[in-house]
Amino acid sequence: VEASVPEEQREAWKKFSAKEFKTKDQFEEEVVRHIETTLARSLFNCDEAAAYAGTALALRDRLIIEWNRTQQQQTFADPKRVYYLSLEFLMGRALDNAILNVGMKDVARQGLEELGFRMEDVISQERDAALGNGGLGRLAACFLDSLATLNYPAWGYALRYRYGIFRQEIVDGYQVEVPDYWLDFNPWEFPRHDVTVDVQFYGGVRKYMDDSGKQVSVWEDGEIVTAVAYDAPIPGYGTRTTNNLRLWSSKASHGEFDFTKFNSGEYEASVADQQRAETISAVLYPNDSLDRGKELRLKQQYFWCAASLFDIVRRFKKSKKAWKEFPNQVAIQLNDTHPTLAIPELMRILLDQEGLEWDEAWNITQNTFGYTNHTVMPEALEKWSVPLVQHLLPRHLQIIYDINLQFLQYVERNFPKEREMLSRVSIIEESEPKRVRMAYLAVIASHKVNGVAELHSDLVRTTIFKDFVKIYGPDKFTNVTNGITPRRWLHQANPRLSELIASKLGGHEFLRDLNLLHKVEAFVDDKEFRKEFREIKYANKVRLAKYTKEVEGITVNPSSLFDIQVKRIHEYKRQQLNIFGVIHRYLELKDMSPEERKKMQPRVSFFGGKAAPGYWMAKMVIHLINQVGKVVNNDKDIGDLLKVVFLSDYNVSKAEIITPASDISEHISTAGTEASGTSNMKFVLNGGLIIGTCDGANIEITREVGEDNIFLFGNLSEDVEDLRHHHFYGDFQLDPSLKRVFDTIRSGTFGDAGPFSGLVDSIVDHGDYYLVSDDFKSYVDTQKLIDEAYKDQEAWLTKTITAVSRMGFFSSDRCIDEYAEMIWNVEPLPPPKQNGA
Ligand code: CR1
Repeated sequence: VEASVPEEQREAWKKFSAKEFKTKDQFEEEVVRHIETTLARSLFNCDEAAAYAGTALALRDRLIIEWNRTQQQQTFADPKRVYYLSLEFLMGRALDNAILNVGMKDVARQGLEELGFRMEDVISQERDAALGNGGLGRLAACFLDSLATLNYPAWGYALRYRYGIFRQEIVDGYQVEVPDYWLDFNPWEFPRHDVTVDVQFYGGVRKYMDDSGKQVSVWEDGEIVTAVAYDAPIPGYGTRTTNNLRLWSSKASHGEFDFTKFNSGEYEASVADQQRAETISAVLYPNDSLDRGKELRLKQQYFWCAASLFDIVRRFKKSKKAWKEFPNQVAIQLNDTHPTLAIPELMRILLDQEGLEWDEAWNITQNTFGYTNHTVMPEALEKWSVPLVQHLLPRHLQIIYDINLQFLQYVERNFPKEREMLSRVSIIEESEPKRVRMAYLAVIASHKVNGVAELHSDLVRTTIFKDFVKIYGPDKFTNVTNGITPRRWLHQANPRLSELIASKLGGHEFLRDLNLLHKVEAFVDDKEFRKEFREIKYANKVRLAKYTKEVEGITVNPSSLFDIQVKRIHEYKRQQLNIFGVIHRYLELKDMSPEERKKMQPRVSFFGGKAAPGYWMAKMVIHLINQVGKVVNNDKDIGDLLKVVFLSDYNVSKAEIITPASDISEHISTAGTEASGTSNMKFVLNGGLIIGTCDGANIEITREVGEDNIFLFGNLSEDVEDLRHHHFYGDFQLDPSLKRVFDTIRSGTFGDAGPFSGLVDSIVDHGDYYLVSDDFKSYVDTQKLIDEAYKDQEAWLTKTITAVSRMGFFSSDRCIDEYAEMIWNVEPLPPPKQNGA
């Protein structure tokens, strides 16, 4: 192609092609140009919102130059690429991250200042890109940052939801959901109206013999919806590599715009069709770890998988390589079972469109996919009703049945004596209606299956996929413990701490190699360092206190112990245990004389997190927290000794303020239920300690930071089943302190007790599935230990510094290198050295 362009044109093009701005003046020039022309504003009506828009557009230009370069380099080198398929990417804000990653922090700060703006104010104008629910979506976002930073040729694929996760408002102590329409101004995306894919739904399958006597399947007469690509550049830190996140948006295909209706005056009906198509990518489902089996959700999944697979195959075919090379060019990672339809879709392309034989197609498929499991909880494991799949995706259902047949025959041959195993491992659950077990399909069609923390990966092997370990051997199953990007979760969220560390380590290299943090431990006795470290923590607490006052209207004393639990509200995460513990603390304080109270450690209990709109129990937990807050915060006997704060609308940008401010954070799930957790890592990295159960990554955090630097409590995962069994057979003893808490709730101390009866009854009458009562004593005793430990501020400081210095393992860079080596078999493609740079 290049050779066909005449020399003069190429010269002219080169001369005028977009240049990267580097200096403060060039930066300002670009910002002002965008404000004046792209936004049609002037110096006299440029507010912070416009300043943000101008800055973001200038940065976007800069990123896209690198994006183009990276893509060209990848096209030319044609290395094996990674495709990370995730229905959720919880990106948060992009501007701060972009400025950091292109290395323009100082330039931008000074430039904006000259134009009359504070960088922090400009940054905070941005709305979060909140295309995710919780940990699963944020993990995907951290992974994109690491993939680009480590120069891996990698793409993310997802949906361009018009509405991200809802905004949470608290009205009369109850959660109210408000739609998050975030796209009226999104400077980070590039619509690619030329990159479209027609995706089919419904219809039927026609089979016939071709001339060579081979059976051919044609999926036809369906309804077509068009996928349009929107690209968001993902810059790496300290590298020019800029990867791509491609989001698909749905719109009616031309075929669907019904001109007969249009002509006969049924204009509204034809627009309705249009809207129906657009509905597919309209909204993110707000359930975290819960499968609701909605038809529109299945449509979303297929729409996204089909568009992404088409795109991936199109790119592969450009290289003109043989099909057997596909797994050497393409690694597709399934982030949970949400993209499992990509499996029968790839099979369909290979069989029906490319004419491959079953065995070859299957081989390619198995070697291409890897599957990450994020939970062992049954209510989260997706199962789609067979009639629904039949109706929406008739050809895919046939392929799934064929995969299942081959698989079951294999099992039968190899385990002839274990006939009962067949129904256990079948992809099809023989329920009424029958259902497709997506996790089994993902396991069978992937070459590697991984859990996200050691305990979780063990549970994956010994519980939900036990039979499959027997069938395939243990090597198919592996672990990649989660991690977090230190760029956002240390440098961006806690710039002072990052600078302090940089000053001691002689630069910011630790942001690219977090293991270097171990060198911080040498400063644990350094007076100056300790003083500065302590001041930073205090300043971060002051910042959160200020935020709490401004936004929630509650005054808290930053000298108190800040105890924080922020995450999705879920019974297994046990915010109820925390708030019951708070009530217990309140009752004990009330019992005391004023003299006794003076000896107590003041504490603020912060909570934050969204409840799925249909999750009644979770909503009542939020209500209880708010009601307890109303009583406790206004009790004159208590004063600063205890405050209870619900931080509304918890999201990524708020997490950046909240995380650095903790003394203690709570990760207190029933053992065996939290696959990993990632906020646990963020809090410790920012100089807070953990109260936690022996669950998920808490266990590995303990291994790294040492048992003295974490507060563990509660029953172990191996005992959970027995305890539940005992509860079930009537052997349930309500913890006496917890009983007093319940009596207090029932008495109306925190307002009408009616809404809380479900919470109490689930423990007292319904078997206490999450072992709140069993763990209660251990929990409150450990909180006492924390109060005691916190009194010795010097010892506490030593613990926090030590813990920070030992957190290197939890960088998402380490995760990505592990995936690359163990699962994807891909190599980095570093950018070429720049001339004169
Ligand atoms: C887990 O609950 C884990 C994240 C990311 C969540 C959490 O412990 O840190 O995944 N699982 O791996 C989930 O969302 C659908 O399952």
